[in-house]
Amino acid sequence: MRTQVGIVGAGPAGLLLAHLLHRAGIDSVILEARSREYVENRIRAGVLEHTTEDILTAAGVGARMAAEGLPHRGIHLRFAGRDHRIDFTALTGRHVMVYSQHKVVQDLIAARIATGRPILFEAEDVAVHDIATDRPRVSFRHAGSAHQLHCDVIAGCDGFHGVCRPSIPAEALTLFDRVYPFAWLGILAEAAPACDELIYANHERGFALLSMRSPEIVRLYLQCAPDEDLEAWSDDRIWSELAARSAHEGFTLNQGPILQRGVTPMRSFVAEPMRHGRLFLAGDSAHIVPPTGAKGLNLAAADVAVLARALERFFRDGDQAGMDAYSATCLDRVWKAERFSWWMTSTLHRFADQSPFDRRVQLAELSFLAGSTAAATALAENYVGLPLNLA
Ligand code: FAS
Ligand code: PHB
Repeated sequence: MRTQVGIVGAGPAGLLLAHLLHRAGIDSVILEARSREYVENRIRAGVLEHTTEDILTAAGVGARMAAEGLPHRGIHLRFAGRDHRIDFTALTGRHVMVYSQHKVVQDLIAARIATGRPILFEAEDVAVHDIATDRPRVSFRHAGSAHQLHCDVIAGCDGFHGVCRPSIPAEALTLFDRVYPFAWLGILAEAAPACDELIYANHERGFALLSMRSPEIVRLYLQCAPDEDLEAWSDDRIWSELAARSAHEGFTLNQGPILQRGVTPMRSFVAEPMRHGRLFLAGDSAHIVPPTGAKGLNLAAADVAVLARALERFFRDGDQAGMDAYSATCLDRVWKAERFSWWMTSTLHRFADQSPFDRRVQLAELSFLAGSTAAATALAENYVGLPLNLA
């Protein structure tokens, strides 16, 4: 098999990259380890930056997002008995779009299939080779046969646990890692959101986040131990804890059947550089953020917007300048999102080793946010999405 760009992974990064390349007349093959059914129904992120919404709309895959997505003009912060709204639109003129990641994946897979170009699900034993040469290749098994995919470029869009980043020689990579001393217990439930915007709560008992997927489905999280035993959490205990942590005068948390539950670990991670030879890492294969800032999916989209532009210059003009600048361009924005996600996580969660002084400083940070237009604007600018550098 031969193509211009071999893409490993059919998550948001791989699928959006393939779509952007196709629109530029560049051929690709997508290799995905899991089934179509699995990737199309994997519940993960829920908030798209305005920046990501613009990328999807401009790429012609935003129709269902526009029809079913929920534009949100702000969020609520709850702390010390207070509820303070950060008004994104008043502060930045922009908003975010609540639209589930699994729907973005479904939309992009449908667009891929409409092109007639290859997307191979349930690919096995995927491995990348000769990435330091200008003739890289991907070996894999599919439907019982062994294959070699010869390409000019490989995009490693295979997430944190993929094979692409580990294929880069260890001495060529610098890894940055922080693991947080807590996780999120998340549920998907059939209930109407009790507020029309997201609520982030810093409570004495711990963090809680009240998000949503539609007017009928809520996505709720509570801080828990990193090794939390999900079996120890009955439905009643989950609802009771969420209600306690999000309590506010005149507020009632709506309850309903829990459709899904799980524990998501929290870490910050960056691999530098995001390129080795003709292998380019994008999305979670290169970086991970704690979901508090709703950045994971959005960083993946930003990476591939930059990569698609760079590859277009290469295949059209033989100009490698964009490829050479790819890693530095992405990492500038990645680190700003890492900082924001770390700051949101540090400001909103309870830490077991927090001293009384630390606790007061944390509450002062939130109180300053509630009283300072400058501080609220800084949060809003980061949350709706920092500008993309597509030069
Ligand atoms: P992905 O992990 O989405 O996709 C990588 C793809 O590569 C997968 O389909 C995988 O099957 C495939 N793959 C892996 N190894 C392969 C191999 N060897 N060969 C072929 N294919 C291979 N972000 C938020 O902003 N908010 C959230 O609430 C949130 N919740 C999350 C919950 C969980 C449980 C997880 C794991 C992540 C969550 N994230 C959240 C982050 C998430 O949304 C990611 O940022 C986003 O999926 C990144 O997209 P990709 O880089 O495409 O990676
Ligand atoms: C979600 O809806 O899944 C969500 C929203 C905001 C976050 C994290 C997750 O910060």
